[in-house]
Amino acid sequence: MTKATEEYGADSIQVLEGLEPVRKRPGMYIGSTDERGLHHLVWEIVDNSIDEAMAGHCDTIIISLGKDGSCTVEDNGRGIPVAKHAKTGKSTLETILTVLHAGWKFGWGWYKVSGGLHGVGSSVVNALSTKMEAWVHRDGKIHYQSFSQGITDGDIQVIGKTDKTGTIIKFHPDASIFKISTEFDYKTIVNRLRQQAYLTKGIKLNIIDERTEKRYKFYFEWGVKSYVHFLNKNEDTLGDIFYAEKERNEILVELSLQYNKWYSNNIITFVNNIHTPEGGSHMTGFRTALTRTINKYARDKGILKEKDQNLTNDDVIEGLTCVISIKVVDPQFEGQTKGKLGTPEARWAVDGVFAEKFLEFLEEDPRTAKQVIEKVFLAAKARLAARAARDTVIRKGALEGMTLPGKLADCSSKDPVKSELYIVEGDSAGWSAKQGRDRETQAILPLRGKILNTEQARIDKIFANNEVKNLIIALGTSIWESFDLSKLRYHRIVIMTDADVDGAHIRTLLLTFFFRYLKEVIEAGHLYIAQPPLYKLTKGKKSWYVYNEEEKEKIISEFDITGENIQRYKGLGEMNPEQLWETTMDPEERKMYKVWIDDAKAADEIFKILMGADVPPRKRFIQTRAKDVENLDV
Ligand code: 1YM
Repeated sequence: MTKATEEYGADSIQVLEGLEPVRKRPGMYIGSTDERGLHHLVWEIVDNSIDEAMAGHCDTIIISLGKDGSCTVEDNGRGIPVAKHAKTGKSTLETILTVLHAGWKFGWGWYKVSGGLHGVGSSVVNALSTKMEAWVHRDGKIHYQSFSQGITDGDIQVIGKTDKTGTIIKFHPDASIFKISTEFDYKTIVNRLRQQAYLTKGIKLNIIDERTEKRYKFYFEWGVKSYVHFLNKNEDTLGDIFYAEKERNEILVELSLQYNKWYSNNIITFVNNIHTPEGGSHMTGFRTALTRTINKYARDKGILKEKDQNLTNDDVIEGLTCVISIKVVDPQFEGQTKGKLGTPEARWAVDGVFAEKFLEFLEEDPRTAKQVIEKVFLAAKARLAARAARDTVIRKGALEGMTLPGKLADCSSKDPVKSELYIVEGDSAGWSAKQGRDRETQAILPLRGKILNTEQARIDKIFANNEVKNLIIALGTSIWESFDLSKLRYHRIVIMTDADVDGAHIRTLLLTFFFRYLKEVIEAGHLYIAQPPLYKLTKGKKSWYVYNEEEKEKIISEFDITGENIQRYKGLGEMNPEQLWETTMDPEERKMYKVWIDDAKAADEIFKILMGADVPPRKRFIQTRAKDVENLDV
């Protein structure tokens, strides 16, 4: 990595705008003024220290959360320059802290992409703080300056001598801006800094929470290799961790990977320490190089015969944990949330570096290579078997030309936007739901018993199962190639199961099924989970439905309710139609969770653990989670 620019004189800073716009429209600069925006202030300041570390001038950063609500960031870099700026007559420090966008347009560290989402620098933090103080150790002196709401309290002054160099910035977020909360969250900070520590090899990050006396230190000698090790720490891994770091065409590529026995993959990509959740050119370069390299290796070794088809990209990423981190000058971000790298050169840099080093790795570590090859061949075999079973299902026309299932009590509205489908556990709850519903907009599909365990059954069996078939026909979308989201008959699909272990099981089965076969429905935000009450409490003429234990205890103690006035709903079937409507189905009153991919993904993973063929992960899961189970009905 070469640094594009030479030493910075104070004169290279140009004066742009003042800070009033930041206080007027903070959301424009930090995204929001909720907790996320609040923590953005910390990232802004820490990012500057991390930039200094990436430039090779700093190895220790200390972040302290003060009892007075302040945050202090200290680094042992060169210290922000303090010399007077020829044009403004102000010090560089003051310019950096009081002028919007000062600095980053001037080649100030070519790796700098104005870290994070909005990347606006220290002046924004200053503008949004009631007070900010800066101490700069530089040229043997300690320089100090303080600010209130972004305005200087006085000129920069020398307050002592020092033999160190570095910058200390302390700020108090302004409660008139951050109305929800100005309290920093220790865990949020620890998690973000852990990631930064992995991405900045060799840096020491210390977090001190003076409010609670908690402390955390991060130091990862092996950078992203340590990250992969961390991500795979609970997995059955296959072979050693691959690691490479190399520059190509002025792009620094750092990459590490390791396979484990699972089916899902976890590939995390970064550009200049910024997470790129939507991937982009660096991801593309990696994927194509991985597929090509493994195919080449398998063919060279005669494992893949001439007549055999190539392994696909899906085959080679099954069970893969991988972290890709690149550093590039002036990256181009694309996509809705700017989370995708555009820069085309990144593709060839990652492809080139990875392909070369990974082939070497496979050649030099035959034990790991053997395990990797076995894994990807297994994935290919499963893919071919699934394809064959799927063709059988389609050929038999199992899902076509069917009329709506008899068990479905459809709604009268034909407008999907207004229509809801309640998937209900059991016939008795199904009856109550049918009686209690709003017939205009709410359809009810009762499920008898459990839907098939999609984890262990073969695909043709899954689709021969009546409950599954009914569900797909009711939804109207079909699946696989013929899937069509625009044919979805209900824009709200609500899973309504009992608040007990069996209910949770059925919910998990359904979530897993949606995740595996109808992912687009979840992604489009159509899947919900109903929240039936756990108890009904009565006192005289008054009654309360309560949805969790905490609420129950509160009301019991507040209204002095005795045992006989506490009704526990073990199942939906115990509620009469009116009660079910009032508590769980009435759009005005009900509580529901919207399901996101994270939930469904977690359900899928848990399902694999609990229902899959492997025993050890299940045992481990039960041992570690047993204490979390609250309501174990047996
Ligand atoms: C606690 C926050 O901001 N550290 C920091 C910032 C700078 C430097 C060193 C620095 C950079 C350069 C030269 C350079 C900044 N300098 C500037 C600017 N910690 C924190 N540490 N000398 C010192 O990039 O060439 C902006 S930030 F623009 F003045 F050079």
